[in-house]
Amino acid sequence: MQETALMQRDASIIADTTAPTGVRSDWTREEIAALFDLPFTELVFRAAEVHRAHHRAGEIQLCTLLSIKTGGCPEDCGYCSQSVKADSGVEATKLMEVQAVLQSAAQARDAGSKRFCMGAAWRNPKERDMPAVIAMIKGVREMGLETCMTLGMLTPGQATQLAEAGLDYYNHNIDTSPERYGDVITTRTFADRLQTLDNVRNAGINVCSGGIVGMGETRADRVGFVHALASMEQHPESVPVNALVPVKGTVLGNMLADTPLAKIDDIEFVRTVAVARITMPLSMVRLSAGRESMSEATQSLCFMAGANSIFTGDKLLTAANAGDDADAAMMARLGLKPMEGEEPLREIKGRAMKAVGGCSGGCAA
Ligand code: SAM
Ligand code: DTB
Ligand code: SF4
Repeated sequence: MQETALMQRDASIIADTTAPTGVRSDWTREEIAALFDLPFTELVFRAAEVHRAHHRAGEIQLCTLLSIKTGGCPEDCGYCSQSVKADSGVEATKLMEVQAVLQSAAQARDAGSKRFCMGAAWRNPKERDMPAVIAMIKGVREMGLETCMTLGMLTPGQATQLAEAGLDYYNHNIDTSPERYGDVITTRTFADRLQTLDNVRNAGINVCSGGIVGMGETRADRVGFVHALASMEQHPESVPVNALVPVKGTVLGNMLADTPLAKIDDIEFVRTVAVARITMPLSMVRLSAGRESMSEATQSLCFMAGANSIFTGDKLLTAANAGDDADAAMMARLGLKPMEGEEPLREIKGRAMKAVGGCSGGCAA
């Protein structure tokens, strides 16, 4: 009896998510929890339906990361190898020279990457850093790559400077639920994070925001995490879902080494991807950190559940990544193709979105 009632309630949720005007910002936590509660195969099937309705499901966007300034970060994020509070052995470097960054970007482009994401271990950029950062954006764009940066907190003025330089995306993760945030990071608040995201959005830069699964959080935290993103007035264009890479010497790396059972199971990770896909139909859902230790079977389930973007190359910022050869082999085995050109988003609810397959807007499904 109980199961029937649940399924009836879920059916109405899904009717909403798959409707042509189905981009919603009014998700309730209860609805999101009900999605997480669905039988696994049902949830993945529904996420795959939503994926196919809005994206070319056989294509994966390839992005490349470069750490342009590593380590020595004053923030205390419990997962991060680059915090000064962590005893991870990561050495602090200065901001890279512009030419060296452009050389790296050229390699990424030649390896087939479409987006170049530059990350700095800063609480926020200093004014003296802005000219170099701006030169990096301009140079990478001139190579025909999409640009993304993640530099910590931004003032409205800094966001405008980056927008004027032509920055396409800014990554700034909410990381976890509002309730759990303070257990993981104490040097800034969830509200600080949202403020920077607002500054980025208001400057006209596309938003990349997601978080980390597997930090010992509860299912309710994962619900709260997806809810915080899916209830934004405009969903982030990119949603990275990271699996915690437990780094020795960080608070969370040490905790997981002591309590290995705290490690998230693969099925729950795939559920999180699927719920992100259903609640944010137009967003690119990026399978981010943690792929190096994730089986191809689990990654395949994530692609089935609507993940459509990955980081390529053998390094993330400081942690190892799967590597180009392994990814090329996996994609060939799965019959997945690199995504070419613009993200395949449709015009929905009158919002100006990039169009599918050459249609420059206004074309029907
Ligand atoms: N300092 C900037 C900031 O915090 O926004 C940018 C770089 S920071 C490394 C970017 C994101 O990487 C973090 O918000 C977090 O979600 C993710 N990340 C960092 N360390 C990680 C780890 N060990 N495992 C999984 N994700 C991680
Ligand atoms: C994101 O969500 N994941 C990327 C990107 N945004 C900047 C970073 C992953 C970092 C993984 C840990 C490391 O390499 O140190
Ligand atoms: Fe610094 Fe970003 Fe790492 Fe936090 S996640 S310690 S802000 S580099």
